[in-house]
Amino acid sequence: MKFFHLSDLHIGKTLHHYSMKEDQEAVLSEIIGYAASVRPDAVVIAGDIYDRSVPSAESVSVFDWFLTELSKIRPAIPILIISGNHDSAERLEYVSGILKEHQIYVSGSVPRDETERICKVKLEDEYGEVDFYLLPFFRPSYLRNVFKGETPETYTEAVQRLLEREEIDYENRRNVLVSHQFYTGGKGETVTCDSEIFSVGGIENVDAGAVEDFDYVALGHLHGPQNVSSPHIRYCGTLLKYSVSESGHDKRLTVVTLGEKKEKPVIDLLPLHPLRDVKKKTGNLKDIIDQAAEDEREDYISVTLTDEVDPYKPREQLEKVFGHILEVRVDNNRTRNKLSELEEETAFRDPVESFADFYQEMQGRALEEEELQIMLEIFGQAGEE
Ligand SMILES: [Mn+2]
Repeated sequence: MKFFHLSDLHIGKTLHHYSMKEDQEAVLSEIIGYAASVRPDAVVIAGDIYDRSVPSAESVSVFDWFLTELSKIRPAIPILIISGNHDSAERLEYVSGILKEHQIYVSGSVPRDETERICKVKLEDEYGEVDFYLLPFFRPSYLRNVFKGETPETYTEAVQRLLEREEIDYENRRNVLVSHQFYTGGKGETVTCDSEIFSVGGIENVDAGAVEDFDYVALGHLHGPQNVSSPHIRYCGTLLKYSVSESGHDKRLTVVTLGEKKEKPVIDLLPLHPLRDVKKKTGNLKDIIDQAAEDEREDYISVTLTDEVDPYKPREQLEKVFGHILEVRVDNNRTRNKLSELEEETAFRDPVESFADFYQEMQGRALEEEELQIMLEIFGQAGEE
């Protein structure tokens, strides 16, 4: 049994106000190409199909096109989808009953009451059946009516108890879990990056021990590809770099091959060719411009300038060479001194004074008397309110 493990497509994503529609279409068409040549037995998408719970019409069309193209491949490849924390369960599940007839299995919600079970899809290969359990993103509070009166308190307990109800035969059958949560465990640390969104303050992690008996666990949520405690519990990561913090990531397509029961799954990583890369560049403005290669002019670029004398309108100059500047930062003695000053001054200061400093910093001159009066008036009004 060979299947593609994808997650976190985040269709509709923008990167520092640039729409990534073209980039997403390009990488998804590369996936369609791989599906046509590799002929996997299934395509698994482990949550965060869309970037928002209310996706734009354009985003819905992109995903519609992707599913339609995949479905054209003969013999048909089953597609297994769960919702992630970015998706709306109800919207994703729309017409899922009809889609099922076409071997597209969408699971938007975890069991809502005592009678419901985790969506299970049975697929077959030369060694027999494989059970795929589709566990969409959830919070323990969603399970209120499943475990009458005793809602699990932690995410780990919630996953354990949800799985117990399924009475899974780990000994004899081959089982795959598809899940979109924050799994941790083992010696290796779980690596997060800037394009993931976590709710603040909660302990959301699930101990990977809760799912180790599966033959493979196809995870979504974290955007960096990585195994959690063991190679058979894996985050495939995003297909594209979705933040500057991912510029060093090597994004690939995860292809999983399950052999006979008790054999370890084999993971292959197929290369991807994004339309535009995400890159960090650090140096003097002149060097960065002079050394710009022809093939990186369309890439998404984050620039850190180290010139000691602030160059004139650096962004405008960079934009003549690069089509997609994400940000221009300055790292020189001036900004470093400023930072260490800021670290020393922890006490609150008069807001007008702070603003005057900020203005001086940004404009290279002090506030004029008239400007100062305007700001005093604004801060005065804000203070009253
Ligand atoms: Mn995500």
